[in-house]
Amino acid sequence: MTVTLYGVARSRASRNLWLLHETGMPFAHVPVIQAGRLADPAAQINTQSPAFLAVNPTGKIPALVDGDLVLNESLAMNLYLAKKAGGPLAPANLAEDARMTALAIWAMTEVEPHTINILYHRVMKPVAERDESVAQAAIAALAAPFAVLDAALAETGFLVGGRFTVADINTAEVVRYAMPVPALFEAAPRVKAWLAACHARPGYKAMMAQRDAEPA
Ligand SMILES: N[C@@H](CCC(=O)N[C@@H](CS)C(=O)NCC(=O)O)C(=O)O
Repeated sequence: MTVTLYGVARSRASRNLWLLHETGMPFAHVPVIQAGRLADPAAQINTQSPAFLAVNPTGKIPALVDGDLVLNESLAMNLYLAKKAGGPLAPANLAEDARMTALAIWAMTEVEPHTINILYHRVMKPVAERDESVAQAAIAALAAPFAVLDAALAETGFLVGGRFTVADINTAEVVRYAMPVPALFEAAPRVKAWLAACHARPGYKAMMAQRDAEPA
């Protein structure tokens, strides 16, 4: 059965597009856009469209439908899709599965709130709405998790099982939002090298090509 992914590439759906491109799994894509990006809400299916709210009542992208399964939360969706696809991206055993789950929860709770603040307050918000003190607090808060990640990469250069897995995709996508602050990566050289290796993956390049083809 073909899975359906909801969400434009210029959103956290990028994570799922990357993973889907890595697996080669066939999928349908519904480019649901953030409602706030549309001048005319009727122009394109968006996060407040009744048809999308019927899929994900939280009104957030991404979402995934696979037969009777309807799932949201980008990192949980990737863990599911990796296991559905099987192969090296997926956990090879229960212990790897547990570590990949823990990493996803860590990335979402300990890292993303800060990396997203860097993205918002250095890049995405209109200049007049940016608050440099929020960006500075985020940079300070990321020093510890970046050091933890750097140490975790010391042995094999990957996060779980000594190979590229869904755990690398999930974590790399959360860390990507900190790229406007090169100093964080200079202080964590293994994180810098790992992110560059992740971004050299064919699935990442395919996702980015799709993202670049979307209107900004
Ligand atoms: N924790 C959620 C966050 C989802 C989220 O906040 N998505 C944003 C876009 S990246 C969204 O849909 N916001 C609602 C909107 O802009 O209308 C996940 O990772 O899937």
